[in-house]
Amino acid sequence: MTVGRAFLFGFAVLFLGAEAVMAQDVKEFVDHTPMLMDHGDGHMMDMEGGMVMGQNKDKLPGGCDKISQDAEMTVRAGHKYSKSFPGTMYAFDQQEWRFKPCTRLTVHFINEDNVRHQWMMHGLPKYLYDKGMFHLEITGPAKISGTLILPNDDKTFLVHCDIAQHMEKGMKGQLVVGKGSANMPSIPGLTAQVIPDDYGPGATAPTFQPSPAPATASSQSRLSGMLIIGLAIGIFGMPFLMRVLQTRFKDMTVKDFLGYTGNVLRRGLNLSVQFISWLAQWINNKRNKYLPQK
Ligand SMILES: [Cu+2]
Repeated sequence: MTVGRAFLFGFAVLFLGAEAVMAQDVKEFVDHTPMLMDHGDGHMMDMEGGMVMGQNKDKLPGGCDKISQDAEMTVRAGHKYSKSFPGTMYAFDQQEWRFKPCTRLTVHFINEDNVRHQWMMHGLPKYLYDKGMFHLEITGPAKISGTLILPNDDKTFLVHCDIAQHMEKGMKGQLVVGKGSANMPSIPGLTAQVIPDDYGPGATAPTFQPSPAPATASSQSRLSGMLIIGLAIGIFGMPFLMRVLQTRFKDMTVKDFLGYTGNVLRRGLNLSVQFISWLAQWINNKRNKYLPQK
């Protein structure tokens, strides 16, 4: 091998290595639908955690004589779709979908985020859909598809992502069959929020108390300082205490001794009851200060 060839070879190895490293940063988009395995009852999963629940391509819901139409739609889920809705973090690209009753609907769900998202529909007839649910779920960036047959009645169905806080943070919509029923609340850009955000000057302060700051290094060292002082008092004070007790109880009978300790205990108990009721009152006063003033 000449020097020139060796140089070229080394350069090629470096180049390929760098590209492999860069490729790891960008997760590849995967369509999971062909990898799904059927677990029965319309429940399908693949090894990567892609899920379809409530898949139904041929069982007609009650009242449907036949499939009225075949329809397909693509739903995109991602952080970027939340940008049009202040205060949200996640959203679908659309918040409402409308179809005729008895439509056989194939949903292509594309998750554009690097986290897990769902397209989960509720309120379907339970004799066809386990827990009344149809549900697509995948960690992005990826695509997963599933099919269901919509019921015959005019009804509005809740659609959301059920991963903790994703719905509250905006990933919510509704699918309207026929004329639909009542609108779902808190759908970004569509319906009013159940609990509206209020950042105005008249907004009441939250009624919870701020939690205490986590133990810092200084408060921890103060604690261990207290521990050392306590130990010192215990160790050096003990002989002194023993001497005091010895002189006090030297000439006492057993009966005297019991009476004396009983008195001391009773007094101690009284004091601690007083202290606890004082403490309770103090905490109560503190708490009242944080409650909104009427
Ligand atoms: Cu989600």
